[in-house]
Amino acid sequence: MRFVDLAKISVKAGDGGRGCSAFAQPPYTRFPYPDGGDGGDGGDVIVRADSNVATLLDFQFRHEFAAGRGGHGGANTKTGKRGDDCVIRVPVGTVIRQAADGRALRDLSEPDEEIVVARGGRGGYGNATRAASAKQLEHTQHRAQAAEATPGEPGERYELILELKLIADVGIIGFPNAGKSSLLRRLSTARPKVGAYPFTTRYPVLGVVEVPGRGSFVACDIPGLIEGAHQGKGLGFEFLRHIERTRVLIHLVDLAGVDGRDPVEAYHRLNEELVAYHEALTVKPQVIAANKMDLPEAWEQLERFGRAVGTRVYPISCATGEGIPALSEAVWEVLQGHG
Ligand SMILES: Nc1nc2c(ncn2[C@@H]2O[C@H](COP(=O)(O)OP(=O)(O)OP(=O)(O)O)[C@@H](O)[C@H]2O)c(=O)[nH]1
Ligand SMILES: [Mg+2]
Repeated sequence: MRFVDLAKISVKAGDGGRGCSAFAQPPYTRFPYPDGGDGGDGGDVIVRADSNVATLLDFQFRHEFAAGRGGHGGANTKTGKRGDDCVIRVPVGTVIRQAADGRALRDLSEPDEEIVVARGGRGGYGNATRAASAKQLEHTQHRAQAAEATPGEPGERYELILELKLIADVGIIGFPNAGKSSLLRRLSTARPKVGAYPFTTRYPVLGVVEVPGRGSFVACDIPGLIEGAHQGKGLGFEFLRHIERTRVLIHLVDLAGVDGRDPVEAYHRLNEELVAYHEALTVKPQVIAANKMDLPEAWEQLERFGRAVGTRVYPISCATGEGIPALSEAVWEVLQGHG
């Protein structure tokens, strides 16, 4: 399944209601007086973080959201009703941007946090209100003009981008074909596609990893990291930002170098890519996994690789399943703050 994490919507706040122009003339009076009421304000469009909503999937099917318009003013200084607000529920962790310039309006990171994304138009003035404020004016003619009712203001209208940063505990990173999707399939019940060509996986995929006797964590296959990803090359740029919210990274390296990439070099290149994107990513703890250990070429590299990396390396094979339990236990330990 494609993981939906971006959506574009249009929002329209309610227009303000028209002010009313009416006159009353009670019996036994000589002149009618203005008694038209004000229009009601239009409703706002509000985006609220809701912990019961998990994805942005609903926004694939519905893009337009509008709040209610304000009621018109009535005779007898009757004020129009305020328009109903429109509340859009999104997952916690959704960032809201203006589509026009990409500017972030808010990161809704707490449940029930909300933001008004489009303000309703103010209701117009009825002629009663206008007449009251026109009393100060000197000329009768001006007074008459100033005492006309006004229309309501239009509600704001915007195009917005909703962006959900994935909330995974662990991100699996590595060059194309390193075996990231194969690893997630081994670790969890998630079924990302596996293929012998680069960029098989085009969207991040989440899976729940059970560590027997301990607990579970959420891992994410983060596809498309290559050199220059931080400048938008490959699929990397789009998904580097997902790494930001993970707590631990599994840095996966194809030790057999099936694509002709030297494993030591691959390891350093990928780390450089992370630094270039965001300095903070370098302090994220990494568990290093050496993949494809079922192939003899991989064994020949293991010692040299271990020396170059300088920390513990977990040799695994996604083909045979060897080393996978030790890897998930190590990740679990790091998540608990040890290891
Ligand atoms: N021999 C062997 N092949 C493996 C192993 N793990 C993965 N492969 C193969 O390596 C190729 C790439 O595997 P994927 O899991 O699709 O790699 P990926 O990192 O998700 O690749 P992209 O989605 O393209 O970035 C596939 O042909 C896999 O069958 C392994 O442990 N041993
Ligand atoms: Mg893949």
